[in-house]
Amino acid sequence: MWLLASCALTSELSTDLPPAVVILPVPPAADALGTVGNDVDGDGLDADEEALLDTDPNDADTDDDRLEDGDEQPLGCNPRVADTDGDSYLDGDEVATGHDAADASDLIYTLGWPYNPFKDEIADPGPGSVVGVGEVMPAFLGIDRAAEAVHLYDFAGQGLVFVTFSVGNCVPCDDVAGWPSGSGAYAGLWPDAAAALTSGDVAWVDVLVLGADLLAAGATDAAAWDARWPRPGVAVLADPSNLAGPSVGVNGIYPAAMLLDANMTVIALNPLDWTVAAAALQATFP
Ligand SMILES: [Ca+2]
Ligand SMILES: [Ca+2]
Ligand SMILES: [Ca+2]
Ligand SMILES: [Ca+2]
Repeated sequence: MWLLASCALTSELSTDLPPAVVILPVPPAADALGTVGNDVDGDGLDADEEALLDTDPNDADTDDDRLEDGDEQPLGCNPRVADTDGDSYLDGDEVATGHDAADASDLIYTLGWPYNPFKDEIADPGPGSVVGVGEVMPAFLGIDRAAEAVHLYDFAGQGLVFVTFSVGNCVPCDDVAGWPSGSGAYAGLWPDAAAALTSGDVAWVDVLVLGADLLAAGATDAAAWDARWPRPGVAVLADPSNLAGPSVGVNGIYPAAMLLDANMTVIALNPLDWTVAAAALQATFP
């Protein structure tokens, strides 16, 4: 930066000369830590600041939490800790979704469902698409028992996802819900698949198509279903607009299920027999 300065010389030199115009260099303003310049990675911190914070001067995001080093401290975050508040959500993901990355009581999802920052990269075929094996399950927003809208694709990107479709007053649906914990008609079947679901090795999303009153399901129905079948880690999502059920081609016939890979592509599904998906899951855990 340069400052244009106008200095009127005094009459001691000459009263006949015009005022001299002098260009003065202005140094960059010192930042909060009193140092200047040398921000190689462009994260807003210079080399001295990076040394003080023990961050990598050649890596704008030292802790790989999708929040640049220079943005961490102003938001109360530690640039060397990816999940500063320890609430399971990375600092950058919290900031990107408008949440407080320094407050463990402020979560992307109140109930702690996973978050997938890359979900927009999944080629969503759009609502209402009926899918088959090898095709991508359409995205949908389900309502959990906290009445929050939960994006199906937030369960993508990690591992297998087992999606079941149930109705609140259906005995075979009860059997599916109780299967991994050893109750109902399917107890003891597909033991490795059941263990994978109960251990959390496979994400389980239980879509509630209708409530026990056979009316459109909502948060209250999700809460009732969850209370009836308490399965830690299982996301019970009401589907009040019946967007997800038709995708598996079983509109009106439940329970149903599909097994998805980490990219939301269908590995197995069951238009008429949910056990197809359960057996496929078992086959992945020999
Ligand atoms: Ca830097
Ligand atoms: Ca970071
Ligand atoms: Ca966090
Ligand atoms: Ca937080």
